[in-house]
Amino acid sequence: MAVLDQLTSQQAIDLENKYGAHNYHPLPVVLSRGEGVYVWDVEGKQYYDFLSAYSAVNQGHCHPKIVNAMTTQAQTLSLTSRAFYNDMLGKYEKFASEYFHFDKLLPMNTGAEAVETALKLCRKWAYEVKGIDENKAEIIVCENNFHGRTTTIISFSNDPVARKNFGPYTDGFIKIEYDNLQALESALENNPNVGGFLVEPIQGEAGVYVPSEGYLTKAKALCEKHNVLFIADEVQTGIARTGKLLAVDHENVKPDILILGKALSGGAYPVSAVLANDSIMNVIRPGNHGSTFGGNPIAAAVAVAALEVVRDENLAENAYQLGVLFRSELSKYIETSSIANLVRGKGLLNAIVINDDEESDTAWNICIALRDNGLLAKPTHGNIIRFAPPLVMTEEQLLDCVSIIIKTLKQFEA
Ligand code: IF1
Repeated sequence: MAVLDQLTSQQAIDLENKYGAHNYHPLPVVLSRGEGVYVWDVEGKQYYDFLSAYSAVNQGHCHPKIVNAMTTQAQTLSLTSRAFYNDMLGKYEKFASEYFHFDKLLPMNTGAEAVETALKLCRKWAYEVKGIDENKAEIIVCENNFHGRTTTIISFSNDPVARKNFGPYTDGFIKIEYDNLQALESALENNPNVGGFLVEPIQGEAGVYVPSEGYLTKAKALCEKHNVLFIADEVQTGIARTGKLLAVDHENVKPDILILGKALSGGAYPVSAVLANDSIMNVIRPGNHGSTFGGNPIAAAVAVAALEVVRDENLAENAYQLGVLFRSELSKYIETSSIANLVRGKGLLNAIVINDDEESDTAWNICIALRDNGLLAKPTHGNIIRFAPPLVMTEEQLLDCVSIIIKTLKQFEA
């Protein structure tokens, strides 16, 4: 048998089990093709994708414009490293900086790398501009955050599964309750060593937890008052997912440092970035930071195409409208449901909370039934199911999905 012969689903799962590290527990479905809002498994069954690779595939699977940009660039020049200039990076940096209204962009590859970059940028700013004593800078973060998997990032996670036995941990972080302005104010007050406040505008991994209206605006104002950088991790919430280009746009908040990833490439390629204005970004000097692949020509071409698609196809507006429809249709059903408690979210980043405890396997079983009914979603925290389809969905497709979800929930009603 040749290495890349067509496999059955079970064969593919067995191979991953035997030869892959067991760092995931995937839903048992083996995908081999995607187009727009659909994916297909190796047996040819079609599904609506309601995860979108954790909001990376906002523009839909294999968007022709993004694929074309990627393949054309791959055939021309793929990687130079940053030891030399390439003719794509500057064009991308200009385009993306203007698109998000910042002076400058620092290119990376994955979300976690971009978060690390933002933390380093914030610390350097804290020492060199704010004037904090060497090695004393602190960054405020929120409980139940998710910012990635590096040793520093998990140092300030409070998920024991992500953290335990990976110590010793990185110092310099203060953890406060999310959506709690009083906690932020106390952490800022009488502490001249705080350099930044790192926050997800909506907490994704925590279960699509939307903060109270006004939280981000007031948090930003508190940061300004104390000369502390407001750092928005929009890796998951950014690029039209929540019905605006950025989730902070719902409150017209402008972060000092913006972190993007995932849908910056439409899922075609690992592309992430940190954006900031000159007064902050200029603390980074040659040799301070970098990456072999960050800012490579393929990434640049792909990111420009991916952002053009978001703009040209009005994906933020579509996500906004479909999100309103999705939550209103599901809440109508949930009113009479004993298995689902509530639906929450913004735009097309939504979740339902299943009426069972976190240790139960009800949400998992519902996701298996959704799969059988042609829709793929994944539970988080045991009893929450996240719903995040590609933003290129039509209203007709969304209503079809709503009926699949309701039909499936009905199979589980007491
Ligand atoms: C996994 C969750 C989503 C993120 C935010 C940075 C990163 C992420 C706000 C790091 C990544 C992912 C990674 C994924 C699961 C996932 C996730 F369930 F954990 F919360 F999206 F919902 N900031 N989120 O959400 O980006 O380094 O992965 O590119 O399998 O760990 P990355």
